[in-house]
Amino acid sequence: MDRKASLKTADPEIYAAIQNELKRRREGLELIPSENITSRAVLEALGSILTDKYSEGYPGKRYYGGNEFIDVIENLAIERAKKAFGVPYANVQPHSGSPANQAVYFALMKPGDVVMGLNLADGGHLTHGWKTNFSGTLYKSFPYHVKSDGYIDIDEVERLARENKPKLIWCSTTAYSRELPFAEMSRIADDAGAYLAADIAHIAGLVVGGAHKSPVPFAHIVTTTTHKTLRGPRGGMIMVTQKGIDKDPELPSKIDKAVIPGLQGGPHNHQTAAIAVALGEALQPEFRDYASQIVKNAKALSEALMAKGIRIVSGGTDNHLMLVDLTPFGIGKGVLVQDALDAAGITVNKNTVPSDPSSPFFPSGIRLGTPTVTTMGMKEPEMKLIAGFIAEVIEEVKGFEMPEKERAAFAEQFRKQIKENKKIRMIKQEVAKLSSGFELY
Ligand code: DSN
Repeated sequence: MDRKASLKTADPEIYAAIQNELKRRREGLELIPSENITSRAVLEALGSILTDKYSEGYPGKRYYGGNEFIDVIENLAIERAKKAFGVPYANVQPHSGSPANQAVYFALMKPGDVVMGLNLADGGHLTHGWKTNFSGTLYKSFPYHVKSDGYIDIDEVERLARENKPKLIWCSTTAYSRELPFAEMSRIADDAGAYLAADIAHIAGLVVGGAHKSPVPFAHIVTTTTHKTLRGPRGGMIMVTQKGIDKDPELPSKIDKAVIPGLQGGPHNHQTAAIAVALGEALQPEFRDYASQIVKNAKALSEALMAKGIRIVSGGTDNHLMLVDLTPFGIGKGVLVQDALDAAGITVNKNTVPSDPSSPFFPSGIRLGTPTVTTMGMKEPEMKLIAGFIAEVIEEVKGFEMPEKERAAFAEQFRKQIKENKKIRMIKQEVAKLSSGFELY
């Protein structure tokens, strides 16, 4: 084995797959709201020699030698996180968002304690108390929902908190297009004596860039991923606010202990370095323009879709994403529209809509977001073009009805058929033309 060989020479199969993925992205449009495009500097840090080092523990308190420079890197990441979000404490070691949330439970809860979070099908996350996740099996979960207008049902949150005395309430979402009601949730959590945790994985970049209200004055704990609107590498962080420290001065050390030795071993130092770089970028003044353009683009996209008769849950968006409700075109069509858009070079994800009459695997909606296309430099005029492509694709899918049985086989057959559709092929060419006019990396 030649340790100095390039990837292309050393492993042509992996190299080719990466090149094909790059080509796929170059020729298409990525509208998955939880994805983004990292900078060259972030990628360089992520692909660095730091991946080789073990450093269990925290800066100045490691179980391994040789961590002088790792300490510099982790301290920089911590200081930048504190500055970016305006918090007194940050832990940058969680490997991603779910482990970060897991650490919050481990720090605060005993098995059987009560948790409340937004129901998964209403836009919550698995780790916010879903019945098949650890958070809904180890703990007693009382999920809240959105109302028929698509907004979080604050009255229900208040009633459930009064009745069930939760120890932890999440004000957190993964498929919710409206501003999060941090102030209302904070009042309810305080009345119940509960911790309020805000998992801002989706909106972290908007919060840092001033395009979404910050949870920091309201929540005790803030968790996030680092790879969505924040535009860093995959990773997670846990922050404690001044309000959190006032409620429980031991909170930072409880979180530190929950991450290691509670749940994880060595931190991923290459990831920590890349997070530090991304936070440095997010602290630049241009990042504010980026965050506000993400929201402007999402509003323009949702308005253009609605103008074409496509229903958007809650009638629009305040952030980077929107949920398209496809139920007027039939039940369970999310997967068909996702596959048809894929065939046209537009990447989205199928998603449940509130009170979805179908199942999570064959849901009746799709989720769209603008962080990636905004990083590419697209603005409102391009959002109108994209809305046009999406509307044309939906039109092509209208004639297909999702059957009640044998759905997987039907979807498989549909996928083959739609790739040959003349209109879809034409749209794919238009999409590639649009995408090629903007820079990806
Ligand atoms: N998988 C992420 C998303 O797409 O929103 C949440 O963890």
